[in-house]
Amino acid sequence: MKTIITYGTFDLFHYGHVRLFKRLRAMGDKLIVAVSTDEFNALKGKAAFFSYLQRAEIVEACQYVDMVIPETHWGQKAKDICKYDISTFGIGDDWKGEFDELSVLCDVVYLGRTGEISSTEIKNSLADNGAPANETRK
Ligand code: C2G
Repeated sequence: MKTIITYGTFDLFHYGHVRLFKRLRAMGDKLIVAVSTDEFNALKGKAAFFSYLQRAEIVEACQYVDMVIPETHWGQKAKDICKYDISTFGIGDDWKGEFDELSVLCDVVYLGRTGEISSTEIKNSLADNGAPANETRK
């Protein structure tokens, strides 16, 4: 059984998140997603639109996700890797190099981010003029 794990806020769930999960899930038999709690987001300097419970519910509904756990602090990854017998830790390449120390415990992969979409861009676009993501904004 190859178990994969990833971590993130996953606010305003979008196709960039889905594509990350799809690629990670294809690497093994089970994908665990650690969703940042509201308290941890505050430490990350992030204010999510949806609460932890709402974001966890949405992520859990994704067909590529087998289990959701809370991410409460930066340092939990090593413990999680041992606790859940993780084969691969994966995350978007905006984090490239940040978690290389975990490679003593499991494979570490950085996957290309999906361009043109982010929770922040969605928020900004709706605040500006509400132009749908699929329209090139003037
Ligand atoms: N992502 C992506 N493509 C996008 C947007 C996001 O592949 N267009 C990926 C990011 O690279 C990350 C994951 O989706 O791997 C979640 O992104 P965020 O919700 O922004 O999470 P982040 O703030 O990066 O938190 O301990 C790790 C942190 O909790 C990661």
